[in-house]
Amino acid sequence: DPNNDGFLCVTCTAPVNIAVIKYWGKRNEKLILPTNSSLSVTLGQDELRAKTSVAVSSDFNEDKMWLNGKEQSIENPRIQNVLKEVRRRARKRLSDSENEADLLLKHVHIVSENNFPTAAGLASSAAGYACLVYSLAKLYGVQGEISDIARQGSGSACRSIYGGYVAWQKGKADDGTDSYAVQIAPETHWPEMRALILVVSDQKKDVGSTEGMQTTISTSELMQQRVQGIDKKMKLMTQAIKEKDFPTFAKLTMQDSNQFHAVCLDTYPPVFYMTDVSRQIIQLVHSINDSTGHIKVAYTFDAGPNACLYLLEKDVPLVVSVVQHYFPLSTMHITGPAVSEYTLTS
Ligand code: 2P0
Repeated sequence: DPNNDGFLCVTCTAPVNIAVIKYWGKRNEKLILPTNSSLSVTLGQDELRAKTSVAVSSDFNEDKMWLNGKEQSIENPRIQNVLKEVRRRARKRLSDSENEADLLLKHVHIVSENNFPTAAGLASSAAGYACLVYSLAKLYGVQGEISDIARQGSGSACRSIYGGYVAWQKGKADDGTDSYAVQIAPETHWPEMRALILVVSDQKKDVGSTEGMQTTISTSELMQQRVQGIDKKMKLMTQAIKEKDFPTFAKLTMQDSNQFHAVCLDTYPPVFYMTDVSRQIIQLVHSINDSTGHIKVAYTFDAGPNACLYLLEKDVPLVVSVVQHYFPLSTMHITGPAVSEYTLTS
């Protein structure tokens, strides 16, 4: 009832981010501290985003949450972790003002929806938790760094707090205070950059990321080698982005995706996220690059078979027509780097 004086509601949207240097593996499961740093591009709002409304009212008797129209258990430990942390920070800030502290006594209702398939390896948890934490922070007036709270919902979510090109610094501290996201360059920095998401399957993945990376950490020797090379790759990738050096950006992106999936194969029992169609897309991208003599397009695959192709605006017509020719049944979303946004509705 929006006419109720005690009703306050905030609605936010947050886009997905697709990593070009992948996060895979935790050194602390509870705090979600990663084994290695990672770097991603936050994509456009219209195509792939989560939208979350959070509301408090004196009429609510308990905290509740709905995802894509279905009620979910609010007891989910990750939801509880972010809710507790936002309220803890709010309590610190609000302690002087009794009126505002009243806000913390009220229960919260959370309503979230994605405009794309959930848990199909399209970073739905990243957008979802970034959006939840952003909305809660606005509702409770929490200021300052919040990507470390989003991280406690889902690791990759910390990167969707910022737009453009974003690094998640793994940090060294045991308490996670130095493990948060940093914007490398804003969305306006490289206006020609485009991402083409090729949805080849909207099925939920068999092995979730959380479980898959645990098995990798306990079984893969190749993972140790990967970890040793990451800091150098982070530096080279950051430099390529700053200098808008597309061929270097693209090559590093493809190599990191391939190494991540090699590590999945080296996991015992192995984890397969790519399918035959994914591998056909890889071959197609290399054919386009080889036939033109330039690296015009890069692929990257997350914990699922769907491809994200990075390319420059001028090459979109060529790449789209080739992809449509070979994969006429796939769904394509074309977007570019974007900002995270919020709107205060009431
Ligand atoms: C990434 N992925 O950097 C990598 C690439 C999947 C492959 O982050 O356990 O859903 O919630 O921290 O964030 C997927 O992992 O895992 C992921 P949790 P998350 O985007």
